[in-house]
Amino acid sequence: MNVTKQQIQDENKKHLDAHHNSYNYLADSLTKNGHNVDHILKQLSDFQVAIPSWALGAGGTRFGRFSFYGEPSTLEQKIDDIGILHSLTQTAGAVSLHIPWDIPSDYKAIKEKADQLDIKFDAVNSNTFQDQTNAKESYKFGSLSNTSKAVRDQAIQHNLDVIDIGNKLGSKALTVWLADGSSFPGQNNFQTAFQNTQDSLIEIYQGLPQDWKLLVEYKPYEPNFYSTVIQDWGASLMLANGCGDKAYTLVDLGHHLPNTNIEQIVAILQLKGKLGGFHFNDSKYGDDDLTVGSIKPYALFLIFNELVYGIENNPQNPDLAWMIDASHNIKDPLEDLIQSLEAIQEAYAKAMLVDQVALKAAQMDNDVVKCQELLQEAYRTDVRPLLAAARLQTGGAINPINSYRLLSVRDQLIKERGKNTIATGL
Ligand SMILES: [Mn+2]
Repeated sequence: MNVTKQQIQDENKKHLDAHHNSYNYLADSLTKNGHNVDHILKQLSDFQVAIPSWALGAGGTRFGRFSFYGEPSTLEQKIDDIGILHSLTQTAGAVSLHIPWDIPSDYKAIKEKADQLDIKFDAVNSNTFQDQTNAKESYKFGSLSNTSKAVRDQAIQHNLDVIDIGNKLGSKALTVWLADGSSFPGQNNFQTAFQNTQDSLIEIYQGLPQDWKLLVEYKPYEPNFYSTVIQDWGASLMLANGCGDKAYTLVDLGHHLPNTNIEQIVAILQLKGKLGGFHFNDSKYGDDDLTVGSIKPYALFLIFNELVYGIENNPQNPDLAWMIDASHNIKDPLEDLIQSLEAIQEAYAKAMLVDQVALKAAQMDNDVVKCQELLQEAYRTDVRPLLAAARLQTGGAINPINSYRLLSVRDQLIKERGKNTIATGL
């Protein structure tokens, strides 16, 4: 199924008056305070976040998985779901494929479908954290870091195959996340594991097309519980630097120990021109994969404050690959993703309201109170009418969740696909 512009417009009509009232009030006061509202709307419209192909079905935990019914069971259906998200939110104009879960069977057809829905192919993700059917070697004790050259070679070849698949679809980046590490002291030689990983990544890097990027993701623990080879941004940055100019660090919000100052990591990576990609989610305890902005919205705003500063001041960074990396255990995945997209846009809009000139002056004066006031002045602004206005300009919904529910999208999907479908990889 798809959601048509006409359906969205009909829904919007009911809310237009209320929207215009709140929008005009906000736009007026922002303009009086020196903000360029049209520029903010344009930035919001341009900001597109990739939806990973594994996020459209109900996820689960190691204890259980509860289906949401009507889940997409093919890549075509997954792209259809992203099309629905994009029609409503105008923010989900890209897909990030996970290989081997989502290898296209017909490249031409899948590209045409994505084109029709205005969806681009963003970074492709390799998978060496689980064994594939009929694979010769096992990743039980690591992939790119493995002590066995045969295992490392198989993992390298897999990454090269993923680049090949992405290249046929128009992707321009490979994201590598490794589960490699150890669960017990003494299991691994740290230096050997790190050096093997570097050497393997260099081989993958040499297989990158000219206009591609290699994004190196890090994570402190899990599935290994004693050590992870690429445990933090420092390890990722060293590996990226060891590969070359086209290799960058990728920050996943959930891949930090509790209370890590992620905004500072983002700032320093941008200063060094080494921030390449970003995975959004939220968490309370670990890599919880919760809806973006559901637990720590202020932290998300502070991160966006650095991102906005970096985008303006650090042209040495590439255009960032933005992706939602979340799992949906108890919510309808599409509703969860709509909430995440809204939270991302909200944090971005608020960050654009920070008066950078005044902030710099207050920092020069060491006026700590003023610095906090300036950040919180922006954070406390209700920017939702700006988001709605940006969506309206391109035919999106004033209130995407409401429209999704009123159009009975999930019921329609269940009618089309039935109750027993399971998304690949889940
Ligand atoms: Mn991630």
